[in-house]
Amino acid sequence: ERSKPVVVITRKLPEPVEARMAELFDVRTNGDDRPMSHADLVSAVREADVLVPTITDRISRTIIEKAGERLKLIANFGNGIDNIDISAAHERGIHVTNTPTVLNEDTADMTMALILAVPRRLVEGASLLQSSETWAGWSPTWMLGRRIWGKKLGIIGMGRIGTAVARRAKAFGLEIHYHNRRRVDPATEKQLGATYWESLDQMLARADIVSVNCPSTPATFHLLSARRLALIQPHAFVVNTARGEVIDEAALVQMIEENRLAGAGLDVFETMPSANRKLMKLAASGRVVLLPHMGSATLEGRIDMGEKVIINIRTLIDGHRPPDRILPIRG
Ligand code: 8YV
Repeated sequence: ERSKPVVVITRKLPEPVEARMAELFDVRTNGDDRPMSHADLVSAVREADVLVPTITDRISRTIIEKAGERLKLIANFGNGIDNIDISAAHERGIHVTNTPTVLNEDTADMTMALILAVPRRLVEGASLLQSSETWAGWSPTWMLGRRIWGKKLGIIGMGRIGTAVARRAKAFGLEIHYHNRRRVDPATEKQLGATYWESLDQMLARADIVSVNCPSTPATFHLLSARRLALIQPHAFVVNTARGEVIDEAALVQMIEENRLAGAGLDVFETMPSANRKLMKLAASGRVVLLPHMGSATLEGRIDMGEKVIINIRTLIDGHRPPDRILPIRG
């Protein structure tokens, strides 16, 4: 019998996933649920056949260059692969896989939750009742938010998650607009009643709500720059369940503080795990809703992600191409 491949997982995964992995692989962990240190990651890539990192592990070129001969695969427990230096891995002949598809719907649900929560003052209302024994009582002008139906939603990134957001938003009566590197197929566009904007700037100038659903890459870094944020109408707000780096956060904060933007709903930040202090302050005022990166955080979703990781590992160990492999980036 072949010996089991050594699989190093960097964080605690849901019980059923860990149990299945332990049956199939020689699983090693660092024994707790804290992000691995640089030194831990270096020893992990030295001993492993397969490394299973999460978004909290930056798998840099420096780390990859220290990998042992046996490291064949970096099977990311996550969809976004911005934590991994893909080119460095490919140069060393190491495959990289992710866990696409299974978290689209959950992330789209959370995006929709933020699209509703910000203008309808959901968190503000709930915390008001939680923090005070008495409240002013109802009046016709009490806690007025802004309606969402009939408004224009501008989606940045019409991939799998963006499309899932569009489907939901359409059902809520929003008008769908999108910007993407390329136009989606005409059937999907028609089904969603979606309008394509080749120019992001033009879409931003029309949107009432802007949702970020693109990956973090060098090309999308600060895509919502100070200049572009200034194109968005002052009554509009921005939602981000993708990656903090896509928005110039300091500029966003300033725009909201100066009432040049109505607010924001953010699940991701430029610096994580702690969000910018000024954002926290805006959250206290109710104009901003902040979540601690919960977009895909459902038990079912995490188990599905684990299954994807397992399939990717097994396929490669069996000598085939893993289904979710990331192709080399061509210059
Ligand atoms: C998770 C994510 O927190 O998959 C991603 O890209 O950002 C989130 O869904 C992550 O996958 C956990 O590692």
